[in-house]
Amino acid sequence: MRNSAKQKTSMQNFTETAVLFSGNNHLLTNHNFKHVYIRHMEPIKVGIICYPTYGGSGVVATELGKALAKKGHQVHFITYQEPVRLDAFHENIFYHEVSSLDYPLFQYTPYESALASKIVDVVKFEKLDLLHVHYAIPHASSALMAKSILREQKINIPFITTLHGTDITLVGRDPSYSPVVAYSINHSDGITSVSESLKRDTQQHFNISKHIEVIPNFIDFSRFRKTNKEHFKTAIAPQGEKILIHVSNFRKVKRVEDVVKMFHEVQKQIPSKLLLVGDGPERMSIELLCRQLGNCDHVRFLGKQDAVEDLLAISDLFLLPSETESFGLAALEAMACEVPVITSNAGGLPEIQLQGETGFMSNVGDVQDMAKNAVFILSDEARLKQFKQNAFAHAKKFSLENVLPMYENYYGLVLNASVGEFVI
Ligand code: GMT
Repeated sequence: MRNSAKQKTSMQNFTETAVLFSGNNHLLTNHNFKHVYIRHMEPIKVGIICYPTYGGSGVVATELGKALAKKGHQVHFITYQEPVRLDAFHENIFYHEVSSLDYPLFQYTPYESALASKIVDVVKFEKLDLLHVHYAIPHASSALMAKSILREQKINIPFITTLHGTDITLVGRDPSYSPVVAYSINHSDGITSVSESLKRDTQQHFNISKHIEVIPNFIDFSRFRKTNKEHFKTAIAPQGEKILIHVSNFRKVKRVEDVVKMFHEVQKQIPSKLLLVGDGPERMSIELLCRQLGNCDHVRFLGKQDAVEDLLAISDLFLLPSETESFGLAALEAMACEVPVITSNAGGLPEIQLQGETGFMSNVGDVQDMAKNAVFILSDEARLKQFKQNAFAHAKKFSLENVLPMYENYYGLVLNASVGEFVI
């Protein structure tokens, strides 16, 4: 289908069938998705480039790929390791490993070049229609390089860059990366960002000339839903204590120390346990903090867990006090499992939270306010139940069924636009 008049025909086969959202939808007002259409799209071959590990961008990329494959598209993951969430065989999913040759001269193996070369190879051999890169660094510049190489061979391959967060707000802004990040974003055929907040940050920090489409993170409710794990709850909280939970990769930006301090305050008033899920550079200093505060008996470090939904199923409150958070997928996953959330008001968090309904937001670092709000929610059973229901109802708006058509629709627009650009 790629690069030919045939592609034109296939793209003309989009038909608008339904308006997805109505005017009073919170998602709509926050994200301005006024005119989202479900289109019937002929199957395409898409290459997905992402980080394969536990980060949010890799999770979104993998879940999106799986959902596209279920809808009949052919999905090719191109990365250095099999994505962790790629847990089952699917006839429409392919995995292409990027292996970069090491050499004594290299202090660092040039992954960016190896990735670009692999993309060239896969696009040509598999006849891909589109590339979708997740997290700008270095995926967008590798895709751009691959596109230029292929162009010389008279092959047109459009690529979409999805901005996820720290590729813009932290790492991407650093002068050691920013010129390349700005250039590769500006030369993408399509750009999406996971929140309005991240879109604004991108426009503020980089000189971006192109439109940025906001498409939020999503939830697969067949996986993230409350299930009965009472036996598990009894093991962790034998006296019926409340269970608070934090899930992250324990980097500084997550402010896990605030989680522990907040829990320390809550525990003074409400018998409770804290589950810390994930691992990362801050883990050791967090363990030390627990010892200093003398609450090690009530804090469980669980490390990386695949079945996070089982832990969410027994939790009463989710804590995410991040310094910056472009969207906060972990909080949304908690809400899907009927867990209210206490978060900072950083970045895109106000776009997924309803203050005083699904939980509470406080200024970054305001541990006392966060603890006060946590106690407010946990201290009254009827109130807690209401917050749980609200969290679930609000999370429903970000279902896979609602968000997948936004990506498909955007793929269609980018493919249509690129047909005129270069046809052999
Ligand atoms: O920075 C991270 O924590 C990981 C990062 C990623 O790209 O792997 O997560 C970001 O992307 C997620 C998926 O779009 C968002 O839900 C997270 O909010 C975002 N993290 C930050 O902005 C800190």
